[in-house]
Amino acid sequence: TRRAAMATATALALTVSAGAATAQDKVTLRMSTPATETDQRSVALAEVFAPAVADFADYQPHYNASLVAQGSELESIATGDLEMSITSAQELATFFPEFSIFATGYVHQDAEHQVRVFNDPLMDPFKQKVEDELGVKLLAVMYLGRRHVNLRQCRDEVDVQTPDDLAGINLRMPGTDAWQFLGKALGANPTPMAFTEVYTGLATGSVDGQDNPLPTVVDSKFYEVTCQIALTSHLVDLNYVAFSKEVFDSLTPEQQQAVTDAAVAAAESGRQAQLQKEADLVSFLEGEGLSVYEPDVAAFRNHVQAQYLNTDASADWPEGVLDKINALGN
Ligand code: KDO
Repeated sequence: TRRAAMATATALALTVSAGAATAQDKVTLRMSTPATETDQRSVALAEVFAPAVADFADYQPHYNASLVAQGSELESIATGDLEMSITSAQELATFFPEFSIFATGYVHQDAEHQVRVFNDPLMDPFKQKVEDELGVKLLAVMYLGRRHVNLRQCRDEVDVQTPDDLAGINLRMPGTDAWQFLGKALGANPTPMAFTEVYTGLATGSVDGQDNPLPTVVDSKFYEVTCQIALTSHLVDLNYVAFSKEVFDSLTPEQQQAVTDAAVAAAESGRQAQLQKEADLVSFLEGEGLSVYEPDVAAFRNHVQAQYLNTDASADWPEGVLDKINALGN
């Protein structure tokens, strides 16, 4: 399996490069993400994280998946080819299926709920497993935003009220099982495609739509090639700041604390920026000619939740964790 192969790769990487960093050298932190440089998570890492660790670390960001392909970042960290990424629960679920609980539609309620869940002891076994088996530390939770359905078709052609209205719609979803399952649970026909291909996919009509939060729709200019956004809020989406355990362990305790604090501070800064954009962007998008409207969100929530609970999508969730997550909600 992918996980077994990675365990071997991690062991090798640890043997080969242990002790590479010395106290005098600045440690190089290559970060790879499919996100753009102007994405609020990228901005927060560059403007808050990087300066806070600059005494001992050289932060080197690579955007638009230019260093590592979307979905391969964790593997690259495990093998020592990358030090940082902004990873997702969906990507972690390819190694550890139980992470799909954090990638499930309508589980997280808002940005603060994500933070409470991340800081709760319920996360400890999840974090520990990623550290032990992949050599990756999850330092902080970043807020990407509420994902909505964004289509090329105008509303006179497709009016999205319930999951039935998405039947036959080729909805681009990121390329892992957890994402594809969510697309199906929404009632659509999910199509995997890398984030960096989405603009062209929409422009050429190879897909009918995509799902991302409003700030991403604007930042990546998807509004130029789409006509409507149905505010399904089907996933309050998050990313984790992923950091090489090998590099972390090579730092002094003070530096380790600085790295952790810097990641938490960057996440908080990015979260506030993203929330502000979500609040501001509906009127911008309407000004660009898109219909932005609320469908029957209860119909979507009921349908999506039923797909998870009545299939083996929830089979790997540890006993009691969903209840604990719900108890941390509003
Ligand atoms: C996407 O591919 O749609 C997605 O939004 C998935 C997220 O997990 C995250 O990786 C994000 O892309 C990228 O960071 C680009 O914003």
